[in-house]
Amino acid sequence: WGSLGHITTAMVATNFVQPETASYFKVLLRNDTEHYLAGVATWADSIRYTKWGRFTAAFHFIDAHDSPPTYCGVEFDRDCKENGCVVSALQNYTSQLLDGELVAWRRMQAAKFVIHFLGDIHQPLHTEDVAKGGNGIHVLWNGNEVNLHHVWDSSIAEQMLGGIGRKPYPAALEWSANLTAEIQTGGKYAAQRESWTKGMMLDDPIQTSMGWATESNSFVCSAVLPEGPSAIVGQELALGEYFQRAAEVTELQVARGGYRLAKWLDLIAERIN
Ligand code: DCM
Ligand code: DCM
Ligand code: DCM
Ligand code: ZN
Ligand code: ZN
Repeated sequence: WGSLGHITTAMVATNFVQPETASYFKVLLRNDTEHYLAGVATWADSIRYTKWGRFTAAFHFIDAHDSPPTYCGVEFDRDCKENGCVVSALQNYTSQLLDGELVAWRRMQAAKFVIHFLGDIHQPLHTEDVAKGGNGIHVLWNGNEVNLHHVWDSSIAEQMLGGIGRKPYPAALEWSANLTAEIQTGGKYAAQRESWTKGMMLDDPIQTSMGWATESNSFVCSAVLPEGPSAIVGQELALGEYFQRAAEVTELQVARGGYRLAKWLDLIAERIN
């Protein structure tokens, strides 16, 4: 996701973590404000193009070698590259977070990666190989030429929140409050929220995050490329049915990512305390 998606994911998580989890991560992240998670949610993007951070570039996605729209599916052995992917990164940095022998700054850094990558795995095009996760597919967004990956990272969410030019923080506050209400009792996601965290296993981050990746990747066939990669080239996506469906998927995936991040951080804090 772009900044808006990551910050919103973190803010939703903040609203669902246990009090003990909040205390633990406020200390670890050295931030005693309510934005202790949101404040670090985009850090992994800020370092990926730096010299020292280059090794983390592949950690933001997993390239499913499937064939949308007829076949979607992710396989760890086939799709996670030698230099890593979002699934192996979640496993690695989760285990670093749980490692009491590591110095605090390493665990702090691991926390920042987990917070970011757990968000990214919920972006359907971060679980797809085709045209480098859609970066090579040119489409139109309100008449402007953009790539499909950017549309799903940022344009859809920004248009849902009232258009570009809005600062990410206030927009994320508004969106996260909205999603939080929809997840809570009485909201439209209340009935399904338990299923979102079913089968989450802190002792098996690979299997757990492969479940998230598989679910995310299924939207590549249903909503991202419903008629395949070539049919979408040059199409206007900001209007009509495509946008409606994309907005629904984006909303659901950010809600799930935030709720799951809360639960994942709870499991980590419970294990440590
Ligand atoms: N950083 C890091 N590991 C290092 C050096 C720096 O995690 N060995 C972090 C610190 C900052 C970010 O990278 O969050 C950018 O570093 P700097 O501000 O030192 O350029
Ligand atoms: N950091 C690092 N190497 C250091 C000191 C800090 O990698 N020698 C990391 C830990 C945090 C980030 O940099 O991820 C920001 O740390 P600080 O708040 O200490 O600048
Ligand atoms: N990306 C992806 N899958 C790929 C390559 C890149 O999901 N196979 C993502 C990472 C960034 C965006 O696309 O969010 C742009 O990546 P880059 O700047 O590395 O081209
Ligand atoms: Zn992206
Ligand atoms: Zn990312």
